[in-house]
Amino acid sequence: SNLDHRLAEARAEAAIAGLPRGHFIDGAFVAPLEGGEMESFDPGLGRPFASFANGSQADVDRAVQSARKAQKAWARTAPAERGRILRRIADLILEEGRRLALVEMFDAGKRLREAEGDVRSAARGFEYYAGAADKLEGAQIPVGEGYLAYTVQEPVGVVAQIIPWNYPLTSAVRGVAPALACGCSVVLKPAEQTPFTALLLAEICKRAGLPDGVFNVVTGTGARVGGPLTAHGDIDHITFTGSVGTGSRVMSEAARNITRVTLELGGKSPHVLLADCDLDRAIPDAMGAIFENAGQICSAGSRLIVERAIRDEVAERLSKAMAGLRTGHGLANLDVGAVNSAEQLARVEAHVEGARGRGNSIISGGTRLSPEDAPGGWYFAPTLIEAPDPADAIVQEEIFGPVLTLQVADDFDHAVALADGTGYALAGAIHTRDLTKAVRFAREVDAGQIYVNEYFAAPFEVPFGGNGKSGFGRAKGLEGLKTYCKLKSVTMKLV
Ligand code: TXE
Repeated sequence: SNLDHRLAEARAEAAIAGLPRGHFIDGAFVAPLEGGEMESFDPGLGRPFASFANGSQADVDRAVQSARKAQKAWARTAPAERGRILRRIADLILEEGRRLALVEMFDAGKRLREAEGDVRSAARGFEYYAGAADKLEGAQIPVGEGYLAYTVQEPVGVVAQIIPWNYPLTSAVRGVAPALACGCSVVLKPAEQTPFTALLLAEICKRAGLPDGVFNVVTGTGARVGGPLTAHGDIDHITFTGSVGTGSRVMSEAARNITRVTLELGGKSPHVLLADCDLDRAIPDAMGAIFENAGQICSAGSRLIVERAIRDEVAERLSKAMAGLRTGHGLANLDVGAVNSAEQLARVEAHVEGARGRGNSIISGGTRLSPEDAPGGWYFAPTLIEAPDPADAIVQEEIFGPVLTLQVADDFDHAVALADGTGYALAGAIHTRDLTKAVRFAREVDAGQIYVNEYFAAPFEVPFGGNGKSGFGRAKGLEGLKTYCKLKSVTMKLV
């Protein structure tokens, strides 16, 4: 078919056959010590497209040693020079942007347009923290005559980053760029579904002049690589992004060595439409909030909460708009891309079937899809489910797919109560023309970030993270630096 032909061209353009093999340790690609390879799949076709190393404890040990060896010299590198290297990484990400976007599209099943957006935000992340490297200031504290007291921001040391498959490149950058800016070294474990852009990033870091050992990548499964990395005694901080269950295991493993952790876990974020809102804006926004990246976004607006007065109009406009969404391979750049893995597709389907079985009404979608020109691919129809019971699993559990639930609120206060009604507290959004209600919503709803009148409004300058079951710690913005610094205070008696 026409798509087959374009896919072959895109694979050639992305130089899939020339993707790096092995782990990136101490400035070079190296074969896994104990052998073992895995295949990565193109979710758009459900077919393998490239293989990579499935590492083990021995590779983790080697990577951590290399990171430890390189860290002190990196920390002593002039802050402005660290910033310059980060800036060059940003430039090279853009220079290599086309390849990165194509590889990310194949690996994660994203639409090419989304992958291109990810590349721009990855470059932006390095640009942002490049400018921060020489601004990690401490404070002088007045303690009275005879003493000098001040604080110093020191790099925390060797950082492990364990990241998921939904935003392989940008979730790597969110942790790696601030860590490097602060003078930390990093061992990164990408998800086994999506290892390649992390390896390409390593190549770019090397070309930008990052010293060997400062950034290492070990690929492989959670059990073989993630576990040993988490349990390693010579790691100073673990940044984990992923599921609540795995996050909890990471935290308890880390507790054995008193290793610091930040956890960015799932979400079930409320998106409230009040009766006074501008539906011409709110409806497309509500769709973008859940169908972007096929709903595989920790902060997706996955629960639409509408005031009763507009329930019928919202349901009608949404189902009409959703019926027009086209789903297909990322390269075709339609409206919705693939689900990342066969397992994830099965999970999404099980959630929806469960909801159906419990009597929730499926207003739109609700089934797998098999687009004609992408046979075998992993697709789920954009789905809208009305859930009258706020305690129902479809409202309470993260689905991580293109599935939006609809809840009806009697009034503003009820909407706030519903918004806070899960243990998650990652994001929350409201559409209203009433400034007072917007401010009250921002004040009263528990979430790491609130959006008013535009979902995902926050750029890189704005801190991001969760509360409750969504984890703790903040990435992005100046707050994102605190994760990778340890504060030392010095008090000197002036004799
Ligand atoms: O996640 P895991 P999975 C949610 C989403 C999804 C569900 C399951 O709801 O349906 O989680 O996805 C590594 N020690 N999110 O199973 O297991 C693993 O290799 C150390 C939300 O893919 O959390 C990968 O690199 N590491 C989320 C990373 O953890 C381990 C994004 C995430 O995988 C490990 C992803 C172990 N024992 C899923 N086991 C978000 N918040 O964005 C696995 N890993």
